[in-house]
Amino acid sequence: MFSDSFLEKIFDKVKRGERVTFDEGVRLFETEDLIGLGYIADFVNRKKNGNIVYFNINRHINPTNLCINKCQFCAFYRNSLDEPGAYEMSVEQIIKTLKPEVENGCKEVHIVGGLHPEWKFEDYLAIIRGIKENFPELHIKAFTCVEFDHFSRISGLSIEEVIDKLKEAGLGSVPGGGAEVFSQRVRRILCRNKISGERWLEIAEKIHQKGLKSNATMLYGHIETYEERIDHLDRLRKLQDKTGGFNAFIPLSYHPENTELEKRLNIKGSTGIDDLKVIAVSRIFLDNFKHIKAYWVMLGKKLAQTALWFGANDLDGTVVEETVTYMAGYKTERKATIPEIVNLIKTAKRKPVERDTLYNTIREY
Ligand code: V47
Repeated sequence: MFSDSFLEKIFDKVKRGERVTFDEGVRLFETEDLIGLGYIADFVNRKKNGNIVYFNINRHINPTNLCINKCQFCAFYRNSLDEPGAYEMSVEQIIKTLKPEVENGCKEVHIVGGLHPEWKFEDYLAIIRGIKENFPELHIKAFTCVEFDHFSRISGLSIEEVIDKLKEAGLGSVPGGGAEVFSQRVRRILCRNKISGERWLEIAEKIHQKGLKSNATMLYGHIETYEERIDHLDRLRKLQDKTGGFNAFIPLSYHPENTELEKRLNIKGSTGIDDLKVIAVSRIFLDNFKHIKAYWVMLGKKLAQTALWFGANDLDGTVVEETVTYMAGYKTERKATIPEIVNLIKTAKRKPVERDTLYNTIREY
């Protein structure tokens, strides 16, 4: 049935509910039998999620792109307000932006941004408070582990205190960004000023201990090896065994345009085959994650739809005006309408379900 006989062994294993090992994970990336790999991932996904594919109605807000981290893969950040494209949003501007979205059914705001050189923790808290006061029903999914660490440094508070204050202000859950690839080798080249992989995981654990759910991501398609990808997934799998606090895993396909990494190392980004492999291997390896998102903003809508046959069960959301990928050259697709997402799911022969951030069903199509 499989052109790569190794896949027979893996298929038997997953049918018995056994865990794929580190070495087997690496070997899965090496297979040339893409269809066989997708078949196994699809089997694993259908066992967990049946025929359902989720999406949500959300809006991204990136309050500022001023950032002290200067990550080499990022086209979004600016050093100071004098630079072209640099910006910061006031709380009033954020509220004004969200108002028509909420009136049109938006259920979630996804907030991530730069580590602003001057903003205080209070400024970030004011954003959450302002949104909660104006839109009490809106779920606020905000700030990555990287931002939590920054808030702790600039305020002198512990991570636990930072989490408590954000929860009090109205934070509902935490997005999965900033994880990149946990390997120290990769981080030294990509993002030497950013917190370590260990610190990211330590903060995610504390977030879960405080009762908040979070997501996890992996930025791939640059300098990382297959071993480094599996190391990343393995560390996430171990933490999920411990806390059960991750909702979804989201592979993020690297977009090189306008980044230092492209200029320095001439990196071209991933290919369609690799994008599908990452979705499929993540689905097979992360046996304790219920949801794998095919993030259409980075994959493109057509490949994200195809990924629904390679283990993904979530297309993320209507998104609207995501800026991180847009600045890195992906200019064609900045928002998706509900009929468009429903059509992508239906023509993939799956059942579209609008969900809230925590995967409760809002509407079946
Ligand atoms: O942390 C930055 C990545 C992340 C580039 O939790 C890039 O539901 C590709 O985390 N090419 C932010 N990727 C986005 C993110 C996310 C997105 C969707 C859903 C969720 C969720 C989280 O984007 C950053 C970084 O890893 N990134 N620059 C780039 N040039």
